[in-house]
Amino acid sequence: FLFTSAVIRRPCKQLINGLTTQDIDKPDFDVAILQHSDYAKTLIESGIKNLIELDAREDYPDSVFVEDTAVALPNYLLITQLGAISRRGEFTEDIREAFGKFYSQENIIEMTGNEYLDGGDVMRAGNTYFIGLSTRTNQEGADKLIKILQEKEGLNGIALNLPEGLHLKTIVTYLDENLLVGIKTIENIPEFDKYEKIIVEEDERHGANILNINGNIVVPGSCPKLHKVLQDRGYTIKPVICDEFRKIDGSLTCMSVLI
Ligand code: CIR
Repeated sequence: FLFTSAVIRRPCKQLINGLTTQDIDKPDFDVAILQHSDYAKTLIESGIKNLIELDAREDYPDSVFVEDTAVALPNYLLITQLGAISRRGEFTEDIREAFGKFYSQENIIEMTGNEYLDGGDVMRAGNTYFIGLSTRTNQEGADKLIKILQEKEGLNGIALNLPEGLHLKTIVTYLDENLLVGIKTIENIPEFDKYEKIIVEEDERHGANILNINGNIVVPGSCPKLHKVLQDRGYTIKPVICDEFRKIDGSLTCMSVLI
């Protein structure tokens, strides 16, 4: 599948107070801005022709992580209810308007009631979407997405229990064809038995979150061992340093919704 468009949001100053499970220092806002603009540039270099950059929202510290707010399916957009209470409401009017360029009103579906899901828990692998059941995504949320996939898109959805990590895509991402990149634990996830796996080294754990944009593999800048493995396999890699976002559990995929 070819991506032509992306929605991103500028980091806000409140970013430094984003949710985190890490016991390290807070992000440096000025450095984060530079890393975010490098990220945006890399999306364009990878073939994203239509990049919509929304203004920063100081009222939501984690609002740079737009991926969690909506799942962009081929024909339908699913607006999520975010698992973290402080993040509910991140899908504001401006982002709705941005998606309105790609989806007609009747093809935009919203989660309701007890359905909770973060887009970071949704990994597409060809015609199958894997959904991590995590501290953010519950069975009701996964079921809602699976129903849309099956009934409206003619695709499959499989929910699985997340063994560790914040989101499914914190620990594994889909590279290509039959190939996943992930941390060692994914070897024990039976749903992934049929996939070949590139396992990242413990000191390059964040390398488990990569982004294949039209054949360009966007990888975290600080993973030299993974870079070599991918290059040896013939992939074109585009390293982006995103260390400031990692301090609040952010990774590469979470900063955009690709369409
Ligand atoms: C959070 O805890 O929600 C944010 N600080 C990080 C969200 C990262 N999102 C993602 O990996 N999809």
